[in-house]
Amino acid sequence: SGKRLRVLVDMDGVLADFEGGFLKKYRARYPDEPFISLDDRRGFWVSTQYGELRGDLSDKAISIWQSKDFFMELEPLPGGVEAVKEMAKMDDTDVFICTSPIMHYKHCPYEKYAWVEKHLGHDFLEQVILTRDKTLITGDLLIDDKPDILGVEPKPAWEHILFTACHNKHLAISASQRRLLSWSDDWRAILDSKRQ
Ligand code: BVP
Repeated sequence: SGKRLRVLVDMDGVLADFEGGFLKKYRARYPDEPFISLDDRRGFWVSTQYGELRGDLSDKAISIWQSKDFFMELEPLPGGVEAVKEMAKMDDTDVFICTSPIMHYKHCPYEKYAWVEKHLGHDFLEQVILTRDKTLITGDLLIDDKPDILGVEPKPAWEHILFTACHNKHLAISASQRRLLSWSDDWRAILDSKRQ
C-alpha cells in the first residue's frame, strides 16, 4: 500500500452519450439537413466536421448543445455509471468527474450537476470538477475521449487514458499511450497499474 490513487473521469463521451444525444436532437430539429452518422465521425469537434460538410451547419450543430435540456437528457454510456460507483468504493481510491463546460453557460454547468445527481446521487456532487483546463488538475489517471488534452501546464500530473469513441477509434496512438475501449474493457487493471 502507498498513497491513495486519484482517478479523473471525463463526462461527455465517457459517462454521458454526447455524440448520440447530439445526433438525435440535430436530426429532430433539422430533419431536411445533411448529417454525419456516428460511423463517419472524425475529429473531436462535431462543429468542425459539420462546418466542413456545409458552412452553415457548424452554427446549427452548436445550437443543439447550447439548448436547454441537452446536457441533462444525455443517456449514460453503457457501464460508465456502474464503473464509477465501483471505483469510488474501492480502498485508497478517489474518483472525480472532470469535465469542461461549454462557454455558453446558461444551461450547461447546471445540467452537468443535475446529471451527476440523477445518475450518481447527491453525495457525488462533491466529486465534480468543472474546468476548461484539465492540465491544472492533479491526478494519477485521466480517462477521456479527447485525443489531445492541452492547457497551460506543459507536464500534467496524470496519465491520459484515451477512452474510445466514434470520433477517435480510427486514430493511431503513440506506443506509450493506453486506451480504454469501453467500460467493458479492463479499467480495474489500468487502475492497479498505477497503484504503488
Ligand atoms: O461539453 C463538451 C461539449 C463541447 O466541449 C465540451 C467537451 O468537454 P470535455 O469532454 O473535453 O470535458 N463541445 C463543443 C464543440 C464545439 C464548440 Br464550437 C464540439 O464540437 N464538441 C464538443 O464536445
